[in-house]
Amino acid sequence: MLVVSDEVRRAVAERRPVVALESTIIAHGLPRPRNLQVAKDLEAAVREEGAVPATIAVLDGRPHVGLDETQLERVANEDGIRKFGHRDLPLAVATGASGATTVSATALLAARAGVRVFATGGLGGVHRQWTVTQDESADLGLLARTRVTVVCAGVKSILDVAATLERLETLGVAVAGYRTNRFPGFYLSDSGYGVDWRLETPGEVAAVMRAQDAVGGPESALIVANPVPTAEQLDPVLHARVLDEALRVCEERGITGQAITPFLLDELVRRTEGASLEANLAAVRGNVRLAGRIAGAWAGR
Ligand code: PSU
Ligand code: MN
Repeated sequence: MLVVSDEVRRAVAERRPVVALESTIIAHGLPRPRNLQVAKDLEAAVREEGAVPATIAVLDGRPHVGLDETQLERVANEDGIRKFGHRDLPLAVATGASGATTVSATALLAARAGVRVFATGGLGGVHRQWTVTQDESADLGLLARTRVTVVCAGVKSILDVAATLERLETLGVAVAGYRTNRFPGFYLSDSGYGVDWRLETPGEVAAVMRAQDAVGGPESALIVANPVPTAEQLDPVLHARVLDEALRVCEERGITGQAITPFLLDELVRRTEGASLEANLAAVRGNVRLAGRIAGAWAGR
């Protein structure tokens, strides 16, 4: 059922470094036509770190791990390409649908293909207004049950970050800052909250991954929270102002469910005149590179 590209299949079989990349950020998180170029740049960055990129998406009902150029173009440019969380996968497979995969669907498919390391921008989490909407990304629940290492710039700052950190604790998902004691804030280097664990090198991350397998217990993920460099972050004052505005618009227009995250990311791009996009991309680039190095350390174990 799973279509694993020849290159990824060979790398996994030979225990060479592989990094899984999600596709929702390409199809729904970034504006066209920049999104396709970014998708290609991210794959190139993984290669520069000595690892094989495995971008994941569902095309015509078939989950793909590792896309060729034509397939990547479909994800970036096809009108009506959907957004699939892990619960959507069986429905998409049975009905022949096409969609980009979120963190939850990507992590599940990566694990199925034997790919342990995964890079994204920011995780989904608990939305503000949770007490009213009960909107919590399926990313969290899936990461509590899937043995992958996710390199991210924390969770998206459009969320209730404190509540998301509490949920991760409840769900038993390990979180470590990469060379920081502060939990990153996606567009910002610091979300305002701390983390209990700090790791300094890819080798240390790989050691934690080994220890996860040795300790046993639920097959949960490891979150490596890697901040965007301060020089490349969004101005925190601008961030606070536009986020407030965007959240208000979202509420006024009654936008709910799967549409909230893409809507808010897009609103922020417009309201910061592209500055949030640059910070988002800087964060993703850093995560992809670090994931490549972690995959290398993991392969060399
Ligand atoms: N990171 C980004 N941009 C994105 C996302 C992550 O830099 O667009 C996507 C991821 O695919 C994540 C999803 O899983 O947003 C969360 O959506 P939701 O809140 O509907 O679960
Ligand atoms: Mn949601």
